Amino acid sequence: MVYPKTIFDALRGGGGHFFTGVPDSLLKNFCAYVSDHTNKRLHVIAANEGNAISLAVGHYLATGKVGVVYLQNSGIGNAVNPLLSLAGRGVYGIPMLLIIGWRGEPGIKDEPQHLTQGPLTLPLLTTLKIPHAILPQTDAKAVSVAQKMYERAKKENRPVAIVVREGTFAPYTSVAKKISRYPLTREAALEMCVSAIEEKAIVVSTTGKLSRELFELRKRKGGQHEKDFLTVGSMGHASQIALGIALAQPARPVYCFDGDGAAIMHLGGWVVIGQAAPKNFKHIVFNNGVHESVGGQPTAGYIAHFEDIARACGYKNAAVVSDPKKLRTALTRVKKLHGPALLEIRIKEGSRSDLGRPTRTPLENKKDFMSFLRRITPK
Ligand SMILES: Cc1ncc(C[n+]2csc(CCOP(=O)(O)OP(=O)(O)O)c2C)c(N)n1
Repeated sequence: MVYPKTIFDALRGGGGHFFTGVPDSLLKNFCAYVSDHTNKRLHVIAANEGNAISLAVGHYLATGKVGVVYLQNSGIGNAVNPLLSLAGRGVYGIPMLLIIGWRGEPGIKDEPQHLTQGPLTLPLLTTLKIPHAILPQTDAKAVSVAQKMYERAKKENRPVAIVVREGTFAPYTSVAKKISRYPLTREAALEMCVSAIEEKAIVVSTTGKLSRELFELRKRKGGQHEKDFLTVGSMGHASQIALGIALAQPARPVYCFDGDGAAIMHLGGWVVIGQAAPKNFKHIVFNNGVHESVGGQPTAGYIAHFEDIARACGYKNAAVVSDPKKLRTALTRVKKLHGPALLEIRIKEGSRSDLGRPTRTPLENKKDFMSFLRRITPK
């Protein structure tokens, strides 16, 4: 195993003082170490991976120093445009080191959403002309590879990458204190929402633990999985999936159950929701202020005022609640109100350690969901 400190020190020794990225569960120990040992101006948790690339570009332009960008391999898609049309050697030639968590590595058991991206990760980097190496799993070798790649980025003025296998980083527990400001857990809030929404309503739920909790909740309630589209991959896109459904089935109440990190990742879509203005579109953001699903790294969720943002984007109604009693009233109101309507629920972070994963495959989920949409047509 590789100690996060070893890689952090090695990169710092080479001049890597600026860290940015979107967190990943395989990198969570490294991310926690970076957070604990870097000040706010030198570590930015970005809205999405493309933004992280651009932040590293900005840092380089201002300082001449090579930034370090961490991401899950599923974020490569978000990063491709600024990697190719901004940082690439044929354009501005900006050096940076990418540290990529390798979900879905061939031969390693993983969730369905990683099984296509996993085997494509190294070929994709090759196609993108990004020199890359797999981080060895012992300290000394890992340092040597990290330093070599970092130096290569500097020398050749281009992005280079190290790819990190599952279990590479040794555990690290953050020393940062977390204060839970709000009484509700996500699971408790979710249960209240599912109990409150209409029989004929469908839910498009966001990537990560929220969808896993929703699946278990429906199971406990007798297995009405067909009403939920679990967006297991494609972080940040749930609201536009829901918009597509809401426009196509105007008589159906359509709920998007979003996360703060996911909402922030593609916040631009909110303006389009406001512009399209489907009355049946209801957006519930479960705001725990963190990327809970991949290790609890902070988001800007508690800084953002999603209620105000929604109004400014053209939503017809918006509210924020954190108190369980007020949530009940707010949910009754949301049902009656014309959409697009947003309800932000401020919750505390955390989830059950025994939380399961959906036992229906994505293809089964799609089939069940589509058949429900066709079978039960709201008047
Ligand atoms: C493009 C992309 N980047 C990163 C990830 C890894 N990832 C999965 S869930 C998640 C956190 C989502 O945070 P939030 O929406 O706040 O929900 P929470 O986990 O707190 O419930 C991340 C970063 C991903 N799946 N896709």
